[in-house]
Amino acid sequence: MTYRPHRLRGVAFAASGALLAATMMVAGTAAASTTAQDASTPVPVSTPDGYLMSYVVNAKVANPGQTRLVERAVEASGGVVVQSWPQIGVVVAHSDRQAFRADVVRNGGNAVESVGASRTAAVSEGTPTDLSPSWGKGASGYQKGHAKPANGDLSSGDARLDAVVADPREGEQWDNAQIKADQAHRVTDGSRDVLVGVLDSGIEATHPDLAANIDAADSVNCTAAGRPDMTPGAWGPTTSGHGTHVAGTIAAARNGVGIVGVAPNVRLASVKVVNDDGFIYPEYAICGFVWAGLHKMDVTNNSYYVDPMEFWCDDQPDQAAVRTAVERAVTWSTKQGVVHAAAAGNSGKDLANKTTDTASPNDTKPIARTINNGCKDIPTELPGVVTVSATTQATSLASFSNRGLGVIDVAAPGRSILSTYPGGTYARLSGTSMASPHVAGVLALMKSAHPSWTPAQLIDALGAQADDHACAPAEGNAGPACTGPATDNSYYGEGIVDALDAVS
Ligand SMILES: [Ca+2]
Ligand SMILES: [Ca+2]
Ligand SMILES: [Ca+2]
Repeated sequence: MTYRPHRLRGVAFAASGALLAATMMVAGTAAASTTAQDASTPVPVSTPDGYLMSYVVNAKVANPGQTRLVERAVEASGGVVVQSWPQIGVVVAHSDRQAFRADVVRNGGNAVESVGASRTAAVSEGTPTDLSPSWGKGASGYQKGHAKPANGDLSSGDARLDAVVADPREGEQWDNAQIKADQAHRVTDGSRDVLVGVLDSGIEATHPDLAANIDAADSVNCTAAGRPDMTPGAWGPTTSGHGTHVAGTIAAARNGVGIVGVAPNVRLASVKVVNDDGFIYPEYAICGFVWAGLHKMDVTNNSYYVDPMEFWCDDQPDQAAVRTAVERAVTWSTKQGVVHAAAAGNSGKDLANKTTDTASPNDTKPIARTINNGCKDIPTELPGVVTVSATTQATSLASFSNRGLGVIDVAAPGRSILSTYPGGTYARLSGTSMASPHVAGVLALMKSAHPSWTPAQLIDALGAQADDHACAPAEGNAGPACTGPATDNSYYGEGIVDALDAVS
C-alpha cells in the first residue's frame, strides 16, 4: 500500500501515527483565502474495463420492489449485486465495465436515483463467491432483534451500595473522573439490557476485562465487500488494536481486574468495519449501521471517517451518491432506536469553515483540493450523529482535535487514555477516537436509566446535561481559535459530557 491509512482516529496506536497526527494538525491550521462558496475540486474516479470496482446504487424510493428494479439494472449493466439493502433502497454492486455507471442509470429508468464509485482503487478483497440471497433479495429473512440475556442484572432503578469496589487501575483513569463516571457508578454501572455496537477494527473477545460483556450473537464482520459475515471469529481484531481499546473505554468490566469502562455492565457487539489494510469503505459502514438497526442496538460508537475521502462533497456526483447511501443507513438505524456517537477527527481543522483537503482519496493518490462547507466528514457530520471533540486531562481541547462552531456537539477525554488492548493487555492512546467512546458510554448509562428514551431525547439530554466549558486556548495553542459562548462553542460544543447527570 502506498499511502498509510489513518482514518482511524486514535493517533497514538503506533508511534508513527502520533507523528502523523501532529503534522496533520499543523497543516490544518494554515490560513486559506478561498471562500466557502467555491466549488470543490473534482476527484475523477477512473473505472477502466477489466478493473473490478465497487459502487453504491441508490433507489429513488426505498422499498423492496424498487430495490429489486435497481438490482435488475445492475445485472443488465454488467454488474454483480454484492449486497442489497431494501430497507434503505441501496444496492452495493461490483463491475469491471468502464460504462457501468452510465449504463445502470439508463437501465434503471425511474428506479435509480444515483450511483457512485465507493472507492478509487480496485476492489482488493474481490467479489464474494457465495452471493446467496438470504441477506440480499427482498425484505424478508432478516434477523429481528435478539434475546437479551439477564444474568445478574443491576436494573437501572436499583440503589447501589455507596462504596463501589475499585478495580486495580481505576485510579489511573482520570478520564472517567473528568466526566464523573466514577460518581455515576455509585448509582449504576449500566443495564445488561443495553447493547453498544462498536463499529471498528474488531474486539478481542477473550480479553479478561471484556469477555464478560461481549455479545457474540450480535457481532459481525462487514469487511468482505460490505456483506455481513457472522462467522465466529470473523469480527475479531487482526491488524489493529483500535477496536479493543475503544471497547474498553465503553464497557471494560468491573471484575477486580484492570480498568472499568464508562458503562461497565452494558453489553458490547463487535461490528467490524475496518479491513486489514485499515480502510473503512462506505459499503462496510453501511453494513454496520443497518446491522445495528436490525439487531436493535441502543448505541453505536464510530471512531473513524469513511474512506477514501476525508470529506465527501455534495457537488461531486460520486461523492454525493455515496454520502446519500451512508446517510440513509444512519437515518434508518436511528429510526430503529439506535443513537450514534462519532469522533470529530484528528486533523485540527475548523469543520465550520472548510477550505482545503490534502488527504483524499487515500486509497490511491491523494490530491490537494479545494473543498467547501458542502463537503462533509462522514459519519460524524451526518444529521443526528453526536460529534465529539477531544479534551486533555487539564480540560484543554487536544491539539489534534477537529473543532467547529455548530458542528461539535460535546467534548470528552481523548489524550493519553488507558484502555484494553489485544493480547489481554492495556495501552494508552490519544485521539478523538478515544473521546467518542466516552460519549457512547455516557449514552449507554443514560439509556440504562431511561430505557424508553428515543435517540433524539438522549441527544437532547446529553447536550443539556453536559458541563459548559468557556473558550480557552487549545493544548499548545494549536489550530483555529475557539469561538462562541460557554453554552455552545467551537471547541466543546455544549460542554464536557456528564455521566452523573445521565443516571440521575
Ligand atoms: Ca475491570
Ligand atoms: Ca452532530
Ligand atoms: Ca451537568
